[in-house]
Amino acid sequence: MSKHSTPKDRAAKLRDEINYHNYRYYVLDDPEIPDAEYDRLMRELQEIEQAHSELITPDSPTQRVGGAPLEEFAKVRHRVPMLSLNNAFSDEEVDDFVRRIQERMNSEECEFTAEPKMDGLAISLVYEKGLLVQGSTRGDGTTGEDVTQNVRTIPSIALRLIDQDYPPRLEVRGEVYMTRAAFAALNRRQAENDEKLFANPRNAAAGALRQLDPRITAQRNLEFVSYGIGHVEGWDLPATQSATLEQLKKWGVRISSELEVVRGEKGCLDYYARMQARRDGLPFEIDGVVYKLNALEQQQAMGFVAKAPRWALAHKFPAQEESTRLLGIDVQVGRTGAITPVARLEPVFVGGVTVTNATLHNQDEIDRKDVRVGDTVIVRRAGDVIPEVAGVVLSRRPQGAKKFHMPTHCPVCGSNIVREEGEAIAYCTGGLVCAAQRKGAIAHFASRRAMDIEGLGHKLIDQLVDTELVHNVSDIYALTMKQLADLERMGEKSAQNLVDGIEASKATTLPRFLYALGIRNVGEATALGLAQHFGDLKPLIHADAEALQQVPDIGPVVAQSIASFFSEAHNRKVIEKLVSAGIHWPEVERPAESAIAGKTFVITGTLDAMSRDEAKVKLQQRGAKVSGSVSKKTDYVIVGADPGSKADKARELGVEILDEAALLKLLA
Ligand code: 9MJ
Repeated sequence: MSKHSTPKDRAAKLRDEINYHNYRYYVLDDPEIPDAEYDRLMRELQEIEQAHSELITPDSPTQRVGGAPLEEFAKVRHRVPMLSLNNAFSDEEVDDFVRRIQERMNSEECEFTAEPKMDGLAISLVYEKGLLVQGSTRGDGTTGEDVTQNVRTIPSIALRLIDQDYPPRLEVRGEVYMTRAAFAALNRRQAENDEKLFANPRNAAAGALRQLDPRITAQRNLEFVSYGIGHVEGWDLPATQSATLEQLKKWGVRISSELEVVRGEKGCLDYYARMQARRDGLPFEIDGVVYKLNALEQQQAMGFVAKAPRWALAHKFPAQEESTRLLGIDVQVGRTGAITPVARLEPVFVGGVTVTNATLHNQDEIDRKDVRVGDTVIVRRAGDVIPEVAGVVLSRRPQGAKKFHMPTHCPVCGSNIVREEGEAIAYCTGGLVCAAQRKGAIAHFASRRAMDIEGLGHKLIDQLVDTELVHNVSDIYALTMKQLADLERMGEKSAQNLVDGIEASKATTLPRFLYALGIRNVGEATALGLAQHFGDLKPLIHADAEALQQVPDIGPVVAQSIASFFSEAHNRKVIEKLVSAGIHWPEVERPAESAIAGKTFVITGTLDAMSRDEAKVKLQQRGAKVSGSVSKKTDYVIVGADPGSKADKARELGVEILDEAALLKLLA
């Protein structure tokens, strides 16, 4: 503490400073100081408050989790009702909405705000003299529940507004939600503790917000974004919705970084298309976009019908969840022998396609969700991931719904199925005896990111294995035109194309080849690490587990998988045959001292060659840091397709921007 300030002054100064840095971090997405320094400020404040408890104030950033668990939530009556939004599911409905407004306003093209429709829970926050005094749920729109002590735990909600010109009483409205990452982490913890899994981030957020003990809410990593205001006193509202939101932002209220002002129907539909393209790449789930007439005067003229404003519209994406009946459960055998229970479903249209199968992951998940054959289940298809059974509608369980038990023998080869103590996954012990495992291994070998054999798909692999033309991957390179042309649904031309594809695959890279071998626990990143560390195949084949652990990020388990793979005479023989068939790769360049070690990267937008997570891992393997937000300390921003506001931020700050090609070059 400085010699000249009293503990009281210093505490007040620290609170202001921390409040300001929260604002930089959560609202502006532009932190000014490193986390370590922020932590030091927090610690100093905590120490002062510990020594002088009379100095603790309700808006102190140390006081987010306070108070004892409640018995129940008190009721809160909303001064201005919290309305719902009318929904549109088609362009025609958007056309109706826009046309009706423009006719009434006598305008060719009205302005609308457009923002993502967050899939969370609506919440009302009341600030009095800048201090957060109440948080409540929407409830039925008229009366909600007082969840003040829970919303206080949400770091992106300001406990005190900043600046000084805020109105004496301000009600902020917005959405509380959980990011995909927080949701995944929560379900992982739930599974570890044998507790119930949440079906989706929205349910998880609702559960977290309705905890009577705020300490639990605090652990759930909720977030908040505002989309408007409710009751206000002592403030002349700006002329538009967008200016209102911008003003909230200046006061320290987080608003959507995707907020835009668009014109007319075309502007709305363009925004919808852009958000839909980016939907799966966003860190949170959205179920559509929301348009609001921008001019408040025009909003007033349009007024309300029943429970929704005529000046706003939720334009929904196709649902990612539907319910349907579970007809049966089969098991599928993967290339590693992993047995996956698969739900056979009454066909259901979800996420834009008809789904008849969905994964049930493993026996533990089935038990935790208590899924039984005959149940009505919730099927979820988010983005490109495999559809899954997310939960059961228990109230619709028919009598005699049957529990699932893992078979004891592989349905394909009849070998024993075993599940190791402490493992979630059961495996077929058949190894290469099992046709399903062989087929899976061949499909993996031929896949795009491995040997990339064009024209060698699942149906063809089934035939090649079933007719015993191919036993293992090395047999692919002995296939003749004649053998291929004799197969079902295979003409001269496709046979020739496949022969060409097989020939072309011979020129590869060592990391691709290693990945293609399908060694358990060796993904692309590990394959790359192995290639760079050993430089060539020979030294790798002869490396023992200890030598393998010298490779960055390879621990004892992975080292053991690799060593056992290469110690099998059978595997070495296949590799020999592949190499004699002509598979070759250029010399592996070992990164001398990685040029990007120690540099900080931010990745935004959709990449072609890999997901953002994969890119992150690859950068980290080269000693780089990957951060979630752009600041002056960022060295490079990688910009993929449809980048978010981070690209703009980078330009603003003069941070170097790289496209995907430049990233790949850095990684090569
Ligand atoms: C969501 N869920 O993102 C509204 N919302 O406005 C947005 N919800 C809303 N606006 C008035 N962006 C009532 C609800």
